[in-house]
Amino acid sequence: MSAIEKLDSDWKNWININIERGVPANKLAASLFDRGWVEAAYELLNQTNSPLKIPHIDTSRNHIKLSDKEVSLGFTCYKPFVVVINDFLSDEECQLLIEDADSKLETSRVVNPEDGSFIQHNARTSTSTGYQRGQTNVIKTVESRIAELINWPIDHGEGLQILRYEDGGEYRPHFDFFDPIKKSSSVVMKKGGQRVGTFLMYLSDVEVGGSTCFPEMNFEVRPRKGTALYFANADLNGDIDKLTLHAGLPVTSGVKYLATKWLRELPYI
Ligand code: PD2
Ligand code: ZN
Repeated sequence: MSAIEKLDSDWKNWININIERGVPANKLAASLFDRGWVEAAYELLNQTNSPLKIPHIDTSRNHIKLSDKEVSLGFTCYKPFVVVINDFLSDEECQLLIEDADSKLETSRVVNPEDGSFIQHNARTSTSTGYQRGQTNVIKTVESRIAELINWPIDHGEGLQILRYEDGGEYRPHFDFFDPIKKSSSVVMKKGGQRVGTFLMYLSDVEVGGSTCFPEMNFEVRPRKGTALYFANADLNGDIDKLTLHAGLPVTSGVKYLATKWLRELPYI
């Protein structure tokens, strides 16, 4: 049964009446969300005729059966929408991703707010490499699994990035969305539009440090091999969500490998 079907008949009638009156789906979704009907809110928002859609993970069950794997949810926050997914990657998949990336790693760069070019900056002290979508067999498998879990088309995803942090390596607090008031945003949004979601996968266990921290929310997610972290950079109104400010805390012992997939609102081609 869908989340909307599970609502009592008064709520279902309320949705139908307001849709007939032409109230936008995101407005109705926001009201459902405020009353605690999170899944019904996202279901309404992501229905086929709604112009605004946000990648979403169904949080109504603790375990989710995907076509090739069963995963479990380890943590959920609804505002901003943040989910930790246990056992998303196998040890072998982590190893294959690391082995391929290791010989290609270069100093990481960030977007220059002035012109949208990529520059080196001490806010991001890692090495990294980027891939095309579907570049290797393991990447194809992982991309299909992400698409199924978050119900988002593969072609709306940027290519996978693999990052390696060691000895104090960190990614200082930042947003993954493109801030509409920055000059660079119009340049980088020409292809694919806004970055509406972020999907991170920890490929290694780290002895000390390396958590992904959300300072506005006072929580951090600790790196664990095979675990994934998803957060939506936009809220139910499609507005950028500043509660998603996040950082990769310094690694103080061990090595952290991470795979990042950013999800765009439109095809990224
Ligand atoms: O390494 C991380 O935990 C991290 C933290 C914040 C990665 C990113 N952002 C990112 O790749 O956007
Ligand atoms: Zn980030």
